[in-house]
Order: sequence, then structure tokens, then C-alpha cells
Amino acid sequence: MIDPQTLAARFPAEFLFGVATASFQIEGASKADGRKPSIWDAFSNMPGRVFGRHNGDVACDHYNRLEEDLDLIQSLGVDAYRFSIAWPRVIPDGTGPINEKGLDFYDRLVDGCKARGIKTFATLYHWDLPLTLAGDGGWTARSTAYAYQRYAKTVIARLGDRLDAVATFNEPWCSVWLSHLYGIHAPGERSMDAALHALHYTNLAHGLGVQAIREAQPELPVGIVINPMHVIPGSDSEADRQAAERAFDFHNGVFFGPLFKGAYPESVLSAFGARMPAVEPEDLAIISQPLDWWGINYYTPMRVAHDPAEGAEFPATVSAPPVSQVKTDIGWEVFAPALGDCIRTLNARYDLPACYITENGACYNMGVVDGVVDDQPRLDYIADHLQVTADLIAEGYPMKGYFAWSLMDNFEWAEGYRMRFGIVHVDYDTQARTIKKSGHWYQALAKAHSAAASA
Ligand code: IFM
Repeated sequence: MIDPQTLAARFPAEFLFGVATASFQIEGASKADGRKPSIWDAFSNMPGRVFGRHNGDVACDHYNRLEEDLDLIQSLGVDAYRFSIAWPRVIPDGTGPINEKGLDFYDRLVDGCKARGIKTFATLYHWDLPLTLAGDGGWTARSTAYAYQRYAKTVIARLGDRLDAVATFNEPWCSVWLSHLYGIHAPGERSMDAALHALHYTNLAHGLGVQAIREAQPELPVGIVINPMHVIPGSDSEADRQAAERAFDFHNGVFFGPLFKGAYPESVLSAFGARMPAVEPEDLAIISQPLDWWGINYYTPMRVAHDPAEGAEFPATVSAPPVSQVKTDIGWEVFAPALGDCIRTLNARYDLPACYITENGACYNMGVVDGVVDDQPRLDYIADHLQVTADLIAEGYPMKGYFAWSLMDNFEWAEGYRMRFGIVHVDYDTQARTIKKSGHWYQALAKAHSAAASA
């Protein structure tokens, strides 16, 4: 087992250790204080979409257990908490009246963190789009980008003075491709045309959000959280290498290109140009405003091979087998070196600002035995990825912090509650929280790092 003291010594004093969650996954209280449904409330209540038809009605009941959960975070000794704000609590119909009671909850959350000496990293959009907006086309409609801008402005006007950082979006790859092309996440569309529209309007919303945030709170560090794919060709063949390049453009370039170069990848434009929504003359300038930071969510690499099927749609790839047979309980290959290579590749291709690892962690479903959760594989996973992070810092990459996903077990989207990512176990019958072995180890690491930093 990697010694937390030794590992802590590899990180500079100002490096932040944190834990992360998202509103829909933990809050519950889905009808409390004026909140209205999001697309995930609707989706999870449809047959066949989410395992066991689990939903977010209760989740971890965090909305009603805020103070004790903040005490839990404090007890872990971490520097920062990354959480998301539920648009349907703040502006329940997406547009129209602002719900002060929704904002009050986040006021208490932010003040509670500050009172406990915990830095606040807020994400404005972690997939819970107000359901009313779906009636207008959701992310396939340009109007949603402007509704998002008003939402961003509303949140920052109220909370911005006490936030340490804000992210416009969490993992646009998921809310675009996984939600509109692959049909796995809400709203469950399977249409390239819908996905291409969602792509551009999400990127536009990001840029409009940055404008609104900077106008309301010029000093607040603004960023975005992306889950880039570290694409590895399945073989050395030219066909597989080219497939990996296409996959890179499709999965990463469509976000990093507009954001950091002001342009969509040529390969994507030539594959889909006519099917893209109208890109207005000012859009790419709005999207590519410089950012203060970006976040990477990394779990597993993507291995691809050329798809030989005639007429295969761009990027025309199929999955290639993993090299490591070590997998987490959700079936994702464990391969820590890809985190380092992903950061190296992205920095070589784009001019990127400071970086936080905004999510990293592993799904293991072991339960409580005699008051203990022995999740050694999760501990090893986190430790190995932190070693890679320390290597990146030693190479000179501007890695500023690491947030374990997740603070606690929660609603794992299409997998419902059966897949557990927490460093704290949640008993969904009693809502009891039990710090797992990985959580105790992470606590020792965070405390050792703080002690060294303040020595
Ligand atoms: O639970 C999710 C989170 O909401 C976004 N990033 C990946 C996690 C694990 O799937």
C-alpha cells in the first residue's frame, strides 16, 4: 500500500485535495422548496432507461442532511469540495421566475463550507436540465444556450462572492454524445443530427456562461470540466492509427477545438458540415474566450480500431480490446498511465490553462462488514493515479488539485444505485454514512499534506 505521508510529500503546498459530487446524484428532495423536474427525473421514471427504474427522489438525502455531510467532508481533512448546482432548483422552468428557496440551499452550502475552511468549486451544469426546456428542444435548441446564460448570471450574482472556482459544464461529452447520439443518458436520443445541434449549443452556452460569470464576478476563476478520451489505437496498423485520430477529433476535438482554438476540427466539419446547426459569425469567438483553468475527469482509456463496415459513419471506429484485464466493478479497464499520456497529448495539441483533476475514482461495490468497508482496490486505484499526477507535476505540467469521485456512493445515472464510487459508503435504507478504507487513507493523505504545507 502506498504510504500517504510519502505520497503527500510529492505535492506542492498549494496543491488542493478535494472530494466531488453532483446535485442530482446526491440531493434527493426532488420536489422540495419549489424544485421542478429535470430531464433526469423524467428519464429515470421511464421504463427501461435506468437500472431498476431507480430515480433521484431521495438519493443520499443530502438536501436534508447538508450540515452533517459538510461535517463529514471536514472530517476527511480535504481542502476543497466540488459540487454542482441544480438549475431546476434555481429557475425551475429553465426560464421565468427565480426560486429564492433553491438559491438559499446553495447559500447554506457555500457558507457551510466557508465556515469549515473548505474551498468551494461549483459546477453550474451537471446534466439536470429543467424538464420544461426539453419541450423547446433542450440542448438541440439555440434558445437553451441563452436560458443557460441567464441561469449562470443568476447563480453567480448570488453566490459568486464566496466561490473559489466555477465550472460552466461537467463532461459535455456525456450531455452531448452519450445523451443525444448513444441514447444512454437523458434525454435518451439516438440521432447524429440532434447530437450535432446539442454539441454546438452546449459549446455556445459555455461561452455565454463565461461572459455572464465574468460580468458578475470578474475575479472568480472560470473553467470547464471535460472528460477527454485518451484514445489508443488497437494496433500499430495505419488503419487503426487513423481511426484513433478520427476518434480523437470526434470525442475531444469537438470540445477542445472550439474552446481552445476557436474552430471545430476539419475532419468533423467535412464529415458533418451540412448537418451542423448554423454557426453564427460571433459564436466561435464567444466559445473560445480564455479560461482560468480546466478540469479533467479521468477513469479509463478508450481503445479503438478501424471499423471496416461499408458506409460506417464518422468516426468509423469499433472498440479494441483492453490491454489490462484489471477492471472495476462497472467493467472499466484500470490503466493509470493513460491519465498522464492524456494530459501530455492535450497539452501538446492545445494551449491549456492550469488543470485540476476534477474527478477520478473507481467503482467497487463492496459493502459494510463489521462496521468496515474494505475497498483496497479503490485505494490502490486512487493512489496509482495520484502517483501519475505527481509525475506530471515533476515534468512541469500545471496540475493544481485532485478531487476524488466521489465523496459518497450515489445515483450512478443509468446504473442507478447499484454502482458505487464513494470513498464513503451510503446505506440507502438508513442513510448511514461509513467512511471506507479508501476514505480513511485519503483522509491521512490530505491531513499529511496540510500538515506539511502549514509546517
Ligand atoms: O458519476 C459520474 C459523474 O457524474 C460524472 N463523471 C463520471 C462519474 C462516474 O461515472
